[in-house]
Amino acid sequence: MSPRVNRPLRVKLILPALTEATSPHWRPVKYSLFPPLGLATLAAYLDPDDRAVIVDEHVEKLTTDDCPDLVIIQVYITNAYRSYRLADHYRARGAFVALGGLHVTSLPEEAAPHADAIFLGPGEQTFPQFLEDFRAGRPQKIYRSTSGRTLERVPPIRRDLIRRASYLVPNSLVVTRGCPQHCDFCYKDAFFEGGKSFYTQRVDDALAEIDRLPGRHLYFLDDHLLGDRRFAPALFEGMRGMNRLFQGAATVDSILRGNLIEQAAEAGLRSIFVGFESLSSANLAGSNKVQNLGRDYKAVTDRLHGLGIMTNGSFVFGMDDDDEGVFRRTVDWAMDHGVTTATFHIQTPYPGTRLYQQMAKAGRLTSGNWDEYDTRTVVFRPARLTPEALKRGYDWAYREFYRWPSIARAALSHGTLKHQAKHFFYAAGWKKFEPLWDMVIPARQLRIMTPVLEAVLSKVTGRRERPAAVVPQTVAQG
Ligand code: B12
Ligand code: SF4
Repeated sequence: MSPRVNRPLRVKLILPALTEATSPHWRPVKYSLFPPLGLATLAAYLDPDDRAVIVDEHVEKLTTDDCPDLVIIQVYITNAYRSYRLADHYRARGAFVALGGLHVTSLPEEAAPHADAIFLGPGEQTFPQFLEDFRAGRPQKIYRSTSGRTLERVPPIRRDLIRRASYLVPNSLVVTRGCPQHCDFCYKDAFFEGGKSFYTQRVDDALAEIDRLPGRHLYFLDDHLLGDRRFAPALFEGMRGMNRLFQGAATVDSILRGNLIEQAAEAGLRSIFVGFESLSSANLAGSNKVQNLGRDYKAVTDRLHGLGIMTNGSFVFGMDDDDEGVFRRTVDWAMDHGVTTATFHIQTPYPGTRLYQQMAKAGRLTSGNWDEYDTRTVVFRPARLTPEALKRGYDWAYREFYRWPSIARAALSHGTLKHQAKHFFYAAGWKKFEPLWDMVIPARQLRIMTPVLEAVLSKVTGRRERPAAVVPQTVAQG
């Protein structure tokens, strides 16, 4: 039993840097895109007179010579080791340390020795309960989110704690949690175990959150923005006339179904992250990606491009049906079908997923170093490729897709000049600008640079719209 706390709390919420931040693959722009929404969501449950600060180590320096009452750390797989070091440090200084997030939920027994309390699953129900317990002097060791999950009546997230100027897309938001599908390689089923794994905000709450965001551009970070057949049309209906431009993610089948995608386009959807994952039916069936099975991928890109929506295709390499030819086939397909930006991943069996269990059971895991679980490193034994060929092919695919002639080839796949120009400038403009961004971000000049990007991109939208940033999803969700 700890003492009862009757005064305002000093709370530090930390998103520790990913180990990647010290590697040659470090791309400052990728990590300066989105603010830590999860932590800002948790901060909303604090009392108004508590003193809270959010520190995102990707965009600011973390000092550790303080001793807050409560330290809240969000743990992803590739920042896990750093999170644990910070947690140990703050505990040694006498702070109460709470760890939560995806990786803690997957491996609670690994995280527990570094924490005073751990949290499994989403925090909307457990964190307010913990705060009550903490103030009463009886915090529990473990909080597990199970029944009663809802986004109704959740307080507005604490955007006042986010340093907007440090991010290219401060207007990112999530209006749903989870996804209705069950792919074997996805974090989703493990994270939401024990309760609902797909649920939405109320439409009026989502519209109110949108209304609170300045400017025009929005980025929905939801796993599947088109996933709920009642919520999504109502959201898009409500957004019509709000004069917004937005980006989001959805599945192949939801883009083909009914006229939801037209409604999204009407509401301002300009680019979308689509999980194609593989061109092989055996791979799709083998990973329980049933919503993609038998779907006409060409119809997806045609439909999107017909609506002026740019496609960011997500593709996974290294599934059991993949051989040496998979890289060329995939890149050719993407170019021939006008995929604007592509996100390639090396298949990665995240702990907690069915894929991980299958790999572990078959003795195919070759690394237990979580820093390597970054979707760029081979951490398992592929079935029809050597690990070296998989890595080589993955690197080649990125290089090949973003070569100037490739960008031109993909752009030319569109029927009209307007579309061709739009595609070319979007993909090429971004590639050209990335080194520049990487220079100005450390100089904290993002705010100055944003209008430059906005101006460059707005020119190619072919619409008489005020400039608005349209951020390449290849860096966003990949
Ligand atoms: C935005 C994003 C990014 C941004 C992160 C920026 C940022 N500031 O957060 C960037 C672009 C940098 C990024 C990079 C990568 N990402 Co990412 N990303 C996302 C995305 C789309 C949204 C995250 C988000 O804001 N969610 C919304 C908030 C509200 O939810 P939340 O963050 O989970 O927080 C809640 C809970 O987790 C919990 N919680 C979290 N921490 C704590 C702590 C305590 C104490 C408590 C009580 C509760 C708690 O409470 C919050 C409220 O419920 C997710 C997908 C998703 N839908 O979550 C993928 C996702 C997190 N990314 C993923 C991956 C694989 C990557 C990359 C490895 C990919 C790559 N090849 O580059 C890299 C490396 C990142 C890494 N951490 O390892 C995977 C993670 C898999 C895993 N098991 O860790 C996800 C789930 C995508 C997927 N479907 O596979 N990503
Ligand atoms: S559709 Fe995407 S978010 Fe949904 S379970 Fe599959 S991989 Fe995960």
